[in-house]
Amino acid sequence: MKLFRTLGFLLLLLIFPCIISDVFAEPVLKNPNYSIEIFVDGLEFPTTMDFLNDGIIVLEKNSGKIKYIQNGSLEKIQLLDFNVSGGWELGLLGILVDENFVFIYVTEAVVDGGEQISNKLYRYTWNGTSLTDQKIIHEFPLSPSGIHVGGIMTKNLDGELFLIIGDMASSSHNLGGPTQNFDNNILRDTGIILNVVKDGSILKPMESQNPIEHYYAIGIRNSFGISVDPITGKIWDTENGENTFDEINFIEKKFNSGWEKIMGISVPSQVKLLPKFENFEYSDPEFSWEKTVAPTSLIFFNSLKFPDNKNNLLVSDCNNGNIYEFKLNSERNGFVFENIGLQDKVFNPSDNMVEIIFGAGFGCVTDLKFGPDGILYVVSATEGKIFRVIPSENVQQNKNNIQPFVNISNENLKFKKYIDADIKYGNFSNSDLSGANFSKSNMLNVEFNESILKDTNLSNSNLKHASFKNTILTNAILLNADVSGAFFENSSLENTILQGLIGLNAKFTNVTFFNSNLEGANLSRSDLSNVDFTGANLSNVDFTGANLSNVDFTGANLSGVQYYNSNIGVVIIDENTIVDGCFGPDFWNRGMALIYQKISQNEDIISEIILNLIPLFCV
Ligand SMILES: [Ca+2]
Ligand SMILES: [Ca+2]
Ligand SMILES: [Ca+2]
Repeated sequence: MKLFRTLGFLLLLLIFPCIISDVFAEPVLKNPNYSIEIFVDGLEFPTTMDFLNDGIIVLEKNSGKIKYIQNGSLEKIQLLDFNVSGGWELGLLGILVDENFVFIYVTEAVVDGGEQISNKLYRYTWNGTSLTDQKIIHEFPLSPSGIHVGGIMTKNLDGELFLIIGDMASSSHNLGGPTQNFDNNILRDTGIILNVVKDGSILKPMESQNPIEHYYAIGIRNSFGISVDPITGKIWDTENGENTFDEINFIEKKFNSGWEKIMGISVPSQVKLLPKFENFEYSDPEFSWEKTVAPTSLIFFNSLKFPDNKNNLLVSDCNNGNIYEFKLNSERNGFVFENIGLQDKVFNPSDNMVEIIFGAGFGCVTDLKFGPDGILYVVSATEGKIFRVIPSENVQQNKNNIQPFVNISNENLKFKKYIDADIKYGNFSNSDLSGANFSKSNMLNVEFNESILKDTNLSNSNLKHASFKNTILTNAILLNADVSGAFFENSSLENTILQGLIGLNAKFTNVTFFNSNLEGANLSRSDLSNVDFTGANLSNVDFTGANLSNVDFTGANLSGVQYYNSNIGVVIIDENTIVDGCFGPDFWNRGMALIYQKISQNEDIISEIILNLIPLFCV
């Protein structure tokens, strides 16, 4: 995804705030012991920041202004004002403070908003009040399309500086070379992690005597995040995929990220096809998102104020306003996950996100930094703000006054009332919530795994992406609730009231809906494999695009049901199943339908009945 291009898209969506209410909500954190405050407001599309002296230095992408905010005063002092080409992914992009030096990466123009004339890394000297002694350190090729220009920097434990440069969309202008995994001699300083020569003695590494010695890594597509592990000293990056497979990478020296032959986790045949270039070695990402989120900054918890998170890594995104948290393995070269869906190191759209969520609602986050004060600073380009995440010590958790991200698993909460409550990202796993009332509540991403929700009222609630694995929902009321993207694996929904339920893309595998009422529910594109609908009222249910393999419709009411584009594997009906005349052509057009009449528990007898039954269903 092209990070800054998405801005136009996001603004378009602002016209329809209902669609993206989750993205533009107030920022929230999963851990109730941490709080958020707005530290700086009124910035114009800020990109990156760093700490200087006792203040913060922050860049504005399209105005070309560098602002300084001194500790204790939110008054902004303007240090520099570049003329920048601020279109697409161009402009004032990267900053790193190294002792008294300040390194700045910028795409310049003759006037603000004009044609790009150069991509440069500058070095300034901080004299206590201003940035002086401008020196050009490196100069880079222009990106003809104005995208994938990079500019984020980091410093390792030996004091070496590294700058990440995207592929500048080189191949679309026939300029793709070995650093994009093309087998030719077009060597340009693109798609690389550059070991910065701090004194400016090598202006263009690609024209130097030995360009390769300056390249720490190649095969980078487009990046807005590079960071050094404070324990191991190793470099990590984030990379943006085109439409699929964003990446988080652990990077050894001479790493080849694979672009533009590979994005995301490779298959062996792809790796074999990579041309051999010097001693660069391909390796797979440590994590990827199947559907792009536009990951941006990544930062290690290098703060005594967050002892519980010390082995974790944070990654922000631009598309969803999320900050993700990943737990490092003991070697700190990969991650560990509890959730089985994440153990393949890929976040697929059907996976549950709760385990890796740190916070949400931050807008397009462009930088994360831990300050000298141990506090987490979050730069949001679209909000024009710098937020601070502060651990609030000795917070008293009041269970009757539930805040977002509550964690009250293993509790007995029978008959509690949470009507109209905002309890998104809450954790109610392993709890007995029989008879509780959650109607009209916002329970986005809430977890009810292994819980008892007998007679619980969840009517008109927002349960998008909620998790109900192995949950007992007997006699529960989910009238008009929205469970889109939710997980109900192995749960029991017997005698449950589900009229008007919205359940798009939800996962109901191995669920029992015995005698439940789902009249008018919309279960489009949901996975309903191995579901038992015995005796259920399914009249006018929308199963468009759903997976209905191995479903038992014994005695169910299927009148007016829509099956368009659904995958119907083996389904069971009996003489009491109400099918409204016939299933209709859509039912059979999927080509895989086999209907078994259930007249016996004996599997052999069931299969003998099939052929006789087919004419009943309009074929
Ligand atoms: Ca300017
Ligand atoms: Ca890669
Ligand atoms: Ca997965």
